[in-house]
Amino acid sequence: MENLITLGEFVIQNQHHYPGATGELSQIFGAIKLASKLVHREINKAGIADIVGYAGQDNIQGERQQKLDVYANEKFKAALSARGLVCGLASEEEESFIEFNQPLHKGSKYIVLIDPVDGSSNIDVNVAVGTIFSIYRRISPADSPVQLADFLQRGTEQVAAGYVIFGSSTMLVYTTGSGVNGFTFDPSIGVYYLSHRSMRIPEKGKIYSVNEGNYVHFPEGVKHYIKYCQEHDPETDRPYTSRYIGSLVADFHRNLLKGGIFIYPSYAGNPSGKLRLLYECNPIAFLMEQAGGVASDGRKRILDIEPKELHQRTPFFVGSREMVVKAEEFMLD
Ligand code: P6P
Repeated sequence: MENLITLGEFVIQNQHHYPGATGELSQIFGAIKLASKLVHREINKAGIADIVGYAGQDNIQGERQQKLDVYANEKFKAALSARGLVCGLASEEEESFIEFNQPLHKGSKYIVLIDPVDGSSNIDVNVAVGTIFSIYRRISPADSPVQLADFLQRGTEQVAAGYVIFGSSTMLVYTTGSGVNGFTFDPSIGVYYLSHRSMRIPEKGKIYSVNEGNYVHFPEGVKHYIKYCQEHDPETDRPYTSRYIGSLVADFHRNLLKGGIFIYPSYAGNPSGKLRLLYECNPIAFLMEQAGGVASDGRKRILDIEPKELHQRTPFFVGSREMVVKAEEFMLD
């Protein structure tokens, strides 16, 4: 017997897990759901609509901004600001945070950080991309303008986090601190159904995900760990399998389901690596820990890092506990 539970019903059924958020988080998820459906529609016609390719300007990261980045950023911004529960938004596509200060936002308690379309350069080559989001309660006084400090909270303070993966199917995966659940989108009726209840990453896996093209620039510990993964040792299931898509959400989602480790380390010229702490690594780390895995910068727990800047980067080691712990041992050398 199929038990069809929608994302909306599931969030309401489980809102008792996050006290003090009587239905508010459910409404914020409603906004994320709505925007994700619009992005799903555009991605799935990107090949034919005039939305593919370069939007003509660069984002604050100096990266070529794909038209879909702009579209998705605008839709998530519009959907989140329309409900009066969120007082501010920070996005990979925006230099500074954005304050929502219309009358309906008076007293709103939450802030959202988002990477609207992570891995967008993969859209043109039909590779899965994703939206990553992170939700906090504001810490500045409710009757004052939202402040940068509201966005620079440690990852441990997240109220909720998740991603939408636009792949062979579109899925929304999220946590509010009581486990991880996945919902698959049925575009024929516009509904997300619960498809992956209580997701857990296997304690150990056989997949390692790293861009080995940067090998010569990696720290010695990362080089040694990669060689460890490639050694022949049947007792420890090695050599492992190398899988790297170049789209964080896709690489993470696969490893969450199958077990594995994803590494984006520091490398020559980029001491903090490439991935952003606030709207990529913190939400993914929250999900990983809730699914029984580990997320660190190679030495320190990601969620304990004290943010200093909105777009700061961090080295990122995330995945099955045994594999990340092993990789961290090599980083001590
Ligand atoms: P590289 C996409 O641009 C992204 O931000 C992540 O989604 C992905 O994991 C990483 O960069 C890939 O970077 O340097 O290996 O191409």
